[in-house]
Amino acid sequence: MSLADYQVYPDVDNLMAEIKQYDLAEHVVELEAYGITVVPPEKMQISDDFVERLRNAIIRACEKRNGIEIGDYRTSKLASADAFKNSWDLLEEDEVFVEAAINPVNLALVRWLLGQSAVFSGQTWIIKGSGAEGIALHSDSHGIPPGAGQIAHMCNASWVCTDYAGAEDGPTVFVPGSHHYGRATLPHEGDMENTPYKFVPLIAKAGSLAIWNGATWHASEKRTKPGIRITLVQNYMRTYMRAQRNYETTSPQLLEKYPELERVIGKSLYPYEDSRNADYSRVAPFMRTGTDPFA
Ligand SMILES: O=C(O)CCC(=O)C(=O)O
Ligand SMILES: [Fe+2]
Repeated sequence: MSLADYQVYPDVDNLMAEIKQYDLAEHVVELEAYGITVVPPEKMQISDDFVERLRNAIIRACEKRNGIEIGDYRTSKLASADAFKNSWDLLEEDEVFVEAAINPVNLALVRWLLGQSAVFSGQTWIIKGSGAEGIALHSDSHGIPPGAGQIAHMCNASWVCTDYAGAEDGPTVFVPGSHHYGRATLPHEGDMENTPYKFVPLIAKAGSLAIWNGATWHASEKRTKPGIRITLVQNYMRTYMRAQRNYETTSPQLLEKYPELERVIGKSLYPYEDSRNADYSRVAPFMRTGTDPFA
């Protein structure tokens, strides 16, 4: 008899059943120890055509929203800058995005990290063209200050939509165990040329799910191979600590008269009505709160 069979801790017992059913025990251990795991397509409970449908839906959405032509992903000469626009909020573009968001293996691991009350926060694509530079080491747990690292507050569950076979694909890379630091990277830690932290590449077949504790430091490498890398990024979060009301709609006269009121109402990044029109000047201060409890 296993502990789950006693059914005295339903929030965990249900997860244990799914971990067993989908053979995820090793992935849960990797999430705890390293802060990142990669589940191969054959464990993802997906049909054979799933990743092709997902990849095509991303390409179609990007072409439609940005008025561009991408063509065959294996040979496309698309520049990343042309594809990085209007990439959020995909759920209603194609039902394959819903399938991706509620995939049972995905949700078992999301709920392992964030509890049964985890909520879907957003989906975006990454389309990375040949020659595109990498990005610096960072955490995705924006707004979570040091001191709160015992649990995951958000996670990134990314569907790999083209094979990542090596550095030439321009993959994501991770600092194993960095979720235990419980803080965001400082500016001098992020540069991949001289960071003292050791990192590992995400090597995975198309159709894999790479899922990480949002606090796990990661970056990406320059892509040197022809064609484009395609990824569907999915963010999930715990539900707590949102302001009860959006006071940003307070009358401008009042805010002008009382600057302290304007400051304390704050300019939170989340939630935004339409992330395609998000105020990106809010990103840097929000990320900085991850580096110091007084920031
Ligand atoms: O793989 C990449 O290009 C970067 C991914 C990343 O930082 C993210 O999805 O949060
Ligand atoms: Fe990230």
